[in-house]
Amino acid sequence: MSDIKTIEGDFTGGKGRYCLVVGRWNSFIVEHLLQGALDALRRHGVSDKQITVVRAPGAFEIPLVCKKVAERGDVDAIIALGAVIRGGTPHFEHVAGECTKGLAAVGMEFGLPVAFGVLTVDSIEQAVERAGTKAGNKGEEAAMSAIEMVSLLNNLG
Ligand code: INI
Repeated sequence: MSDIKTIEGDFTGGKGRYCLVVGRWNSFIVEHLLQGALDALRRHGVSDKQITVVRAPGAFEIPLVCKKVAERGDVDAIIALGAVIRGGTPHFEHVAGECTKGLAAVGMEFGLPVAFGVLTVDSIEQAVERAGTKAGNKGEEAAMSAIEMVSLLNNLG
């Protein structure tokens, strides 16, 4: 037996309140991320009353919307869902970069878990692979990380 003290989270949704901030761009993909995230939350004991969905125009706007949600102070974690698909879009890198930086900043400013469920891919095919087909579902992964973080932060006190 080791004497090392380990503090970790579990995957019991408990009473945590979760807000999913969902980009409308590439909705064909993003709706599957949303379904994956909702399914994961429900299967881990989170009731629909503990869940709020907020819609944002696109990935670029998601961080600001997350910031406003965090300011309200009524959720334990935010799950950001979107899809940035290169496919010839000139400002792809800008949108993806701003979204990533912005989400990390909101998490640090508010001490709130902000799970990153924004796909950044080169093609629609890659997006489909990560939205519930052969490479899993990024929305589900983000929801699992949010559940674990809510539990971990509780256990850290
Ligand atoms: N928004 C996305 O969510 N995904 C994209 O792939 C995307 N591309 O490629 O342009 C995208 N652009 C829109 C952006 O998020 C803003 O909504 C728009 O620029 C208005 O501010």
